[in-house]
Amino acid sequence: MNETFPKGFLWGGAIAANQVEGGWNLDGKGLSVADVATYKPHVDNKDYSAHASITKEAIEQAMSDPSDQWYPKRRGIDFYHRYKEDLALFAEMGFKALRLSIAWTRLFPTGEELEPNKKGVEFYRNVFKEMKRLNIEPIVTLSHYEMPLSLSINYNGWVERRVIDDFVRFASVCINEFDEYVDYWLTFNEIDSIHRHPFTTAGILSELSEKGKEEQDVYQALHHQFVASSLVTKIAHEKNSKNKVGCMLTKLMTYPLTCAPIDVELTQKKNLENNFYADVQVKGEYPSMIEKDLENRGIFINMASDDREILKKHTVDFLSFSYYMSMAESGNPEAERTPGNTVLGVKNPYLPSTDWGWQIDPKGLKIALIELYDRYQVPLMIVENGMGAVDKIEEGKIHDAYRVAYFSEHFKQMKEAIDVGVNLIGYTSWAPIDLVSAGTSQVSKRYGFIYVDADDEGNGTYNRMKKDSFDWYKKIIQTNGASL
Ligand code: BGP
Repeated sequence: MNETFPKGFLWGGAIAANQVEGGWNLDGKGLSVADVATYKPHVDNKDYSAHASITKEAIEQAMSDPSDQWYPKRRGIDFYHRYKEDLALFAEMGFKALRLSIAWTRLFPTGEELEPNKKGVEFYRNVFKEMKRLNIEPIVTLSHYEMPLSLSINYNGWVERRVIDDFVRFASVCINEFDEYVDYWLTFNEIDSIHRHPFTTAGILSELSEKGKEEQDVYQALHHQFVASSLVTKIAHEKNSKNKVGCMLTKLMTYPLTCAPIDVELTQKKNLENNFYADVQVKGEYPSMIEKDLENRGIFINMASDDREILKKHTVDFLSFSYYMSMAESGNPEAERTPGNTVLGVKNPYLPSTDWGWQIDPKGLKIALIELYDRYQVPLMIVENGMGAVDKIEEGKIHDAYRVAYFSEHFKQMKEAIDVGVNLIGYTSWAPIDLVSAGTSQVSKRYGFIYVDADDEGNGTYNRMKKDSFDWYKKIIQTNGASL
């Protein structure tokens, strides 16, 4: 057995434009759905409804408020101005790769322009240039929770088919403009999460849906994203044969709480649903049981005559996913519940939890890797994994041994999966630097190896500081995992 990870393994970190950049109204950027997301400290271990929707009234209020006081994603962590400093820190850790996203609204402020905003293109070109100089491979997400707000208001987001064209136009500009820098592309971040937070992911405003047809709209929007993803894959492949395109799935590992057949049956259902998204994007077709299920539920997806052919022809080259925790399933309605990544699941009594109640399960990552590789037989990439924690500064230092323990246990399980034959090509931690949480808009839910001096209300110097885990991760990368 090899001591190290495979040669050329892409070690790094992952961030998203709307959670780091700030500069929400600079240089011609338009408003995105993320810019109207409010700080929600109450989205704690119980209330997940706040993820799900937003009202038109709240949007109007946000649009008339030019400040960033209640909208932390407008501030991010000021990556827009500090990207050189941050990239230098990532390079110091030895990053081989950085997963980052391009804000659609920097290039197309309303989504409907025919030509891109030059300043937006320039910003990302500068970022990619700097990454090239530092030998950090970009892994670029084209859609990470920040579509133009205007498309949401005018078309109910992805529900309307025309948004496919708007997105493809945006993606084509990215693929053409940044061809010399970018080889790895991801289309939609956690494409499955459209069911859990339809506004953030697809600009869907339930108020704009016909009463009782909200679910139908979500599936229709999802279908449009699938088609858009395939069209973008086609364009990337045609542009340059070195381009590799991946799908991105939230891997929600679910175990039966007990071996009672009802628990196993419910678990199976959850897992079949969770695989659906990769089935379409890797295998190129809707699974027949999902189609049957939609039919049984009276959901009808409107497809253009060549949609199925497009999906079949332009499948992805690799599968990427996020993995934070696992949960259990039970037929007992009284079973204790626990939060996870925008979901509530049944609590597994064998697992510890993070400060935000997400259950820590390194072994689940190995199981997920084996299951996904066995099922899809394409290279895998873990593009998000990490723990949100409360960090304390003690005499100018942050001793985040809990974070080191979290990563180290997960890396060991990744190694075990590789040793039994899983083709895992990369790992980007979420997140290498503290940023604004997607779910709660808190900065105090800290993920980084690098601390950012900012609080949830935007106070602070925004200076960066290395935590203990910084040097630990640096060594892991330096030794390609042998120091584990
Ligand atoms: C994933 C998202 C990320 C990220 C992460 C952690 O679902 O893709 O954007 O934020 O979850 O979640 P949170 O920020 O809510 O802690």
